[in-house]
Amino acid sequence: EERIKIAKKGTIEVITEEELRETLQKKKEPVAYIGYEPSGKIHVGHAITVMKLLDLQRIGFKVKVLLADYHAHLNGKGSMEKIEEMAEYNKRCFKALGLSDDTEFILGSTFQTTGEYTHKLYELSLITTLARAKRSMAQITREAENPKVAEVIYPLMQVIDMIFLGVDLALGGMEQRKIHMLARENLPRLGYNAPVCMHTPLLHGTDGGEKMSSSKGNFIAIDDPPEVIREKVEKSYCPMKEIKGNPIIEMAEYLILPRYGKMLIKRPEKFGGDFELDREGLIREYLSGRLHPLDLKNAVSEYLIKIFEPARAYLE
Ligand code: IYR
Repeated sequence: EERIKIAKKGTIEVITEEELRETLQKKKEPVAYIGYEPSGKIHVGHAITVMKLLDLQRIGFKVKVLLADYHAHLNGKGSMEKIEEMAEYNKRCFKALGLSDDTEFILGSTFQTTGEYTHKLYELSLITTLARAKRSMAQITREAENPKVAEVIYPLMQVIDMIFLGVDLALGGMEQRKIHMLARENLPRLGYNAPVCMHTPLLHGTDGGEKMSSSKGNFIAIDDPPEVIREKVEKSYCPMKEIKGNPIIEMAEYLILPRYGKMLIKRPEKFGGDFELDREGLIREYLSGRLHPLDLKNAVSEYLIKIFEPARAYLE
């Protein structure tokens, strides 16, 4: 039960908790996996899922990280060559965030063109409606204007990945949930077990945009120097008394508080003095206006600098 609690902490949903319990009981070394499209920068949004991987390692999962080069290519992120370069850099970043030495990093293209993989992909394409495949990509695809067939191949490949990597648990941000649900429904129809699916909250961009993303320049990178972190946080969207879509509140809630439990907010005596807040306290004080955006931002900057300090040192 302690392990279930650690696994669930800070997630939005585990589908299903019962299956997770069973996996932990039955398997000696269950496998958890996540895939990332290689990206120019690894940022706080990625870090939220990597922290979850660390939790999963702690409770006994073997972790596989898929560097999804073909997926990035199919999603219009550039040539395979350029993407592979980014994948190498991303691997170093993920290691820098503290994943253990037995973490396995796998480049998608090393298995995604084999005959067996392709055969399974075709079988899946035969039982998946076009509408469903398209819908599953709503929050993932880059191209909205002139969608390509690549957009519907992408989710099917993600489902087949689960077979090839032999996973018991698939982790992802909430934007992956529709692909994961497709996997849970269709893998059994192909004769395979569907993995437990675990979803973390999505982080808005520092500009308040829908999603933090390296292609939109609205991110805080794990290797940004302290001055840059302070500057980006200071300029971030953080409306007073508003927590919905507020990236600064989200960083506190999804990254800092799950790790420390409480946050110390330093304030001059004349503005009320220091505050110590847990999650409920943070939300309550911010909504009431007693916690000012500026004091919150200062605290969040310093916590981010502290959390990413080892990664920055490792990457240098
Ligand atoms: N769709 C992910 C990348 C990805 C994830 C998994 I899990 C895969 O098996 C393949 C690709 C993204 O949006 O980054």
